[in-house]
Amino acid sequence: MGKLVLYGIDASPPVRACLLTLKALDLPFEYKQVNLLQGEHLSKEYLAKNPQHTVPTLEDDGHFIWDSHAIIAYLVRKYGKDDKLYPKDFLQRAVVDQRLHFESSVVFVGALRNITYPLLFLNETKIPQSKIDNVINVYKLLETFLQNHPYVAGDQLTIADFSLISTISSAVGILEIKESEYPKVSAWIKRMEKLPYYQEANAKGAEMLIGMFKSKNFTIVP
Ligand code: GSF
Repeated sequence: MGKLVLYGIDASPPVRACLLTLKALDLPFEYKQVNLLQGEHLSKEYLAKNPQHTVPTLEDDGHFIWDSHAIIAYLVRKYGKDDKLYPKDFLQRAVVDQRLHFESSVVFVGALRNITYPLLFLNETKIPQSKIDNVINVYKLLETFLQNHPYVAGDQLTIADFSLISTISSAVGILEIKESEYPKVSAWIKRMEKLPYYQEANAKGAEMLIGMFKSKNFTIVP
């Protein structure tokens, strides 16, 4: 087995999706911190690894892979003892893939980053309700996905759960998830929190990111 190196920081949701997957697969890896606030991701060295300058990036035996969704699918395909976390069955895999694309577009960019980027990097402290509506849309869709199953892509824990919990557990710092409104999503979050590696791989970083949101004292405006 090649040497695995994960480049990232705990506060980043897609990095946490990779940490959850690495832990679930019980894989040894080196974790190299990339300080985004100090612009380390724009250094010549990092750009040589990932010209898109995003975290996470995974290094496997001299090869560089980025985008958390590509990384987590690769890890299960290459190192999983079985296919449970990313089922080979075409239909099951299509559902997992759909959830991963949903996280990448509608959730991470459309709902979360659309709010958090101006908040954290442009010093905007007023969040328009229309952007909050995007978060509500995500919570509602997730409630639907979980209607008849304990996990987001069905009866089994998959990488789609890792991807989505990383953003959802961060979005709650912007808009709380009430159990009365979203009972299935609330139960799923509790289920995820019971994973033995959850605290270390996701909760710690999510708390950090939420702390950064809260320190901005944002308000929601019509
Ligand atoms: C998103 C990575 C990303 O935007 C993935 O890996 O899933 N779809 C990609 N990462 C941010 C940090 S964060 O918001 O978690 C990042 O690296 N931004 C720095 C930049 O220059 O884009």
